[in-house]
Amino acid sequence: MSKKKIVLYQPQQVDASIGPPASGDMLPLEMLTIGAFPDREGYQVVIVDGSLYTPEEAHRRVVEACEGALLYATTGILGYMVTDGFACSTKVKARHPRLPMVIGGWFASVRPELQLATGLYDAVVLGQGELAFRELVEAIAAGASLETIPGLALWRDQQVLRTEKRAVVGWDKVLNCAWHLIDIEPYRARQAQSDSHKHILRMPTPPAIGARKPYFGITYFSSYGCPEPCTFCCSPIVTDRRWKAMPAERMLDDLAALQERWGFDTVRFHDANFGVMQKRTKEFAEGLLARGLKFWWNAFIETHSILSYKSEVLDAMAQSGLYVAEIGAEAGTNEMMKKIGKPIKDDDNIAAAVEMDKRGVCASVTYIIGYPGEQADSMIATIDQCRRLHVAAPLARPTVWPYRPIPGTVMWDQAISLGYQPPRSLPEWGSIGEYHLEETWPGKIPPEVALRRKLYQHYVTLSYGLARGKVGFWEKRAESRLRDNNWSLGVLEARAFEVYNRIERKLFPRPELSRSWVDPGHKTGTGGNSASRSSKAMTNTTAG
Ligand code: B12
Repeated sequence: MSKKKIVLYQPQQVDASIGPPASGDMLPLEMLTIGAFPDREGYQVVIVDGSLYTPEEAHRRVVEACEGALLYATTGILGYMVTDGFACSTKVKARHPRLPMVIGGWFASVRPELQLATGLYDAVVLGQGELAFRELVEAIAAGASLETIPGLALWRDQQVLRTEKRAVVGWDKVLNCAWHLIDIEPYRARQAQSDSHKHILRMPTPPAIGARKPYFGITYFSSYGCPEPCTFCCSPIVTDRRWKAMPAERMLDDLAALQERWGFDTVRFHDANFGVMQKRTKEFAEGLLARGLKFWWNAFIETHSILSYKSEVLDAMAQSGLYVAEIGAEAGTNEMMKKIGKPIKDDDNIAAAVEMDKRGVCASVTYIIGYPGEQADSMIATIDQCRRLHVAAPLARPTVWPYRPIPGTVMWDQAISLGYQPPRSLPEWGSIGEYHLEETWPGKIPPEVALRRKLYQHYVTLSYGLARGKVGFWEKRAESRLRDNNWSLGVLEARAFEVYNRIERKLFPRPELSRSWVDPGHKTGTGGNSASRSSKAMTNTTAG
């Protein structure tokens, strides 16, 4: 007799009612990995990826699929996924009140009580999920108790009961993603749209393909966890600073098979920290070259990894198709970096970006300002390092975002003790918006710092040619301001440019331009406050 059905829902990444859809390269990796064991063991695994549909249609499909199912499971990270996951689960519960329901993923792992108190879920899976889910499926199929399964949070007597802690396991214990569970065509079709460069969370087109041309990419993940102790990140608490990675050969085999089947142009690694082990990165890059595998790839890699790698490994990475290195630069002073815990000092971030730049790789570098207790001079120093990085590495795209408190982090407790008022309900959590756009914790960035950040964005957007789609007088002047660290006429110039740009657009109409790097379009959820609106208004002066 065939085994029963398991319905997995990947909530929507972005609130599609506010603009373009999510980039079509983002596959439902969480569901593809936790679905692999049950799929192999004969269960019928149905994945619904919310990002492919309107919310109503996605939820309708899930509710329908749950007819006669054994189990429903979903996931979510802080942001709109939390809102949409909650909405879908609520509908499933209403229609199938006796169906076992579970949730896992980052947000549920750090706030299990919020999920369990809704009464929707029988269990929250904490942290790494493949083995826990496998055991959970077997227990539910057998009608057995969940209390003996390690790594769960259960709701007992109106409070959270945590089962025994589950150790993080290596890839020898985990299967490859069950790729056949999804139909790749809708992902391909969305990316083939001529305006796909405007889709939310889209990575830039590899330069060799041509600016803003549609390309077909997939996401992939090849490691779990991260060894860094960063105090703003919840990974140290969720993954115990363990880092387990898929061996390079296995990754190469899997990607080679996938490329033969799907024929993609890019692979976007959704590893928290791809480059922890130089040996693995070397084997991967050299393996791509030796096998003649051709695709462009991008990954999160740390400044100190880049600086400790041998130069021939960096060369091989670039030659094998690395085109964007995503670097968490975090802060521009040694003092702040010490509080964060990353082994980065002085101008290491700049040196790492230059290493990428000279190999033709774009360093996408993110800085944060407004950490709990951070003073204005430290924030200005960060913006200044960002500026200097831009000047030293012209291919790089460094940006500065306001700090956002994330639960399950060391800095979360500091933020709370400094008066941060967190959202209370699940829908509120999901709607607190985007750090790219909004200050989640308003009032922590002094006006003079906010102004400097806006001027930086203004000049840099111009200097990339993003505002008018060309490089002329305004663009060259902006670049020279950045090079000379000269802000004295900034506000005046921004206003003058706004007027000039308006007139120019009237006289010579041009299509709206994509601003994918310094982009207020990267909004994934609803929400907003006056701070965000003013920040948006400023960015729009350069938006064209
Ligand atoms: C890639 C990535 C992104 C990508 C894609 C995310 C996605 N999954 O769709 C993008 C760029 C879109 C992104 C955006 C954001 N991200 Co992000 N992101 C990551 C990153 C680097 C890797 C996550 C990932 O996809 N891994 C691959 C998947 C397969 O692994 P996984 O999610 O870990 O899944 C495993 C377990 O969690 C578990 N599991 C997961 N789901 C389920 C479900 C069930 C039922 C079960 C049993 C198990 C299970 O099993 C899986 C296998 O072991 C992590 C950093 C990190 N340390 O991992 C941050 C991270 C997840 N992001 C984070 C944040 C805060 C954000 C943003 C909110 C940032 C912001 N704007 O403020 C946005 C939110 C956007 C949104 N969709 O709402 C936080 C999450 C915090 C939280 N408490 O939820 C993390 C942990 C980083 C951090 N700073 O702490 N992110």
